[in-house]
Amino acid sequence: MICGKVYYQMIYLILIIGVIIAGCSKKASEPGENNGNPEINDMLVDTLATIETVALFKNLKTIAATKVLFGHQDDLAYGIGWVAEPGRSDVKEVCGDYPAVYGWDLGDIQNPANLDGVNFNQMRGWIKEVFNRGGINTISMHLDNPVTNNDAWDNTPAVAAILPGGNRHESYLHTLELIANFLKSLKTDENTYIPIILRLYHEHNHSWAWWGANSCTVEDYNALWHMTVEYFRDTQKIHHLLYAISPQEINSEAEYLERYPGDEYVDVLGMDYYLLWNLSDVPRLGSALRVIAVMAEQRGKISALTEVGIDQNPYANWWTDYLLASIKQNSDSQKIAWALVWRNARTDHFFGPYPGHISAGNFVKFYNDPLTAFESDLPEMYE
Ligand code: BMA
Repeated sequence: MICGKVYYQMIYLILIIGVIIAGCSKKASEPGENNGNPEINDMLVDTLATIETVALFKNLKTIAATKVLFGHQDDLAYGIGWVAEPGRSDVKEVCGDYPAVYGWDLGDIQNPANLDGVNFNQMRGWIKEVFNRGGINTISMHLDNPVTNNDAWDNTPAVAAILPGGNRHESYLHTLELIANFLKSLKTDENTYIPIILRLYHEHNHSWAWWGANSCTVEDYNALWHMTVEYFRDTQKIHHLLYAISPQEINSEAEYLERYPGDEYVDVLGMDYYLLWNLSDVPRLGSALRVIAVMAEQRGKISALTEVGIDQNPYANWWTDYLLASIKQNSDSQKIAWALVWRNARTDHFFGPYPGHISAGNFVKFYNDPLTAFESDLPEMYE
């Protein structure tokens, strides 16, 4: 009798092990649009986000507790005095390391190159290079006005016309399709989709853009955001995106939430900030960073200084005494995940450091500060 019982227990155990092994191999052998991630997450806008995308979100949250990552727009595409030279980066040439975060823009997606002359095929290559080195890619969209076809700065009202039922809805979906196709082409050689932090309709509390505060109602802005997320996530089944919102220069939570599509449509609470010209601006930026850091913490999200800088920086000590001082202003402000400075276009339009600029030595100090992190400081972000 006893022997028989042990025999049946062993059979039972073998069956259970078999079921577990079958379950595991099924996970690995069924790659789908979300890289085969069978897990439904309850923390992201996209509950079907790929394993790598979920990992990026979790790792950003973890690293934000102790570090602030440095980012730079178009860092690999061009700098002061050079364009598209393999391996080059003004940031690397100043401090010896690449940025941790790289910004790109899909404005003029209908053309071979974007609005700032960055060829989209080359951009795809750089995004892949960044991912392969363990860096992080974020993309903004300075899209042309869909009613007038002028650039993003033509703030002729257009949002109502591109919402469902509007007379430009179909043609706008075509633009979104071009963006979706580009996003879907961001894959490694092993067919892993490269996670992207997508920054939709940014600086929307200001008035320069056609999606800005003077050009559409709050309801229409939110409807545009919802439509765009649902188009990428549900219609195009793109599952390698984190969604970031970035109003400009806010002062309070109430101000932040004036135009806001809802927590279920946002993963990253960003802010763009260009008012850091005087030392008296430092505490103001510090308290604005506290606002977004606290809001993100309460919501289980990430906060970031998604754009920052002063054009043609005239201060030798800007990196430590203005930017770093703002980030270190209080115990919350330093919890933002990254700070990204805008592009180095020309000597009369630049935001990052470059060799020979008066702030280059100070940037090395900024680089060496224990709070800042560059690409070589990053742990594995996608596992
Ligand atoms: C602006 C400027 C423009 C550029 C745009 C999009 O702030 O840098 O020259 O076209 O961003 O990158």
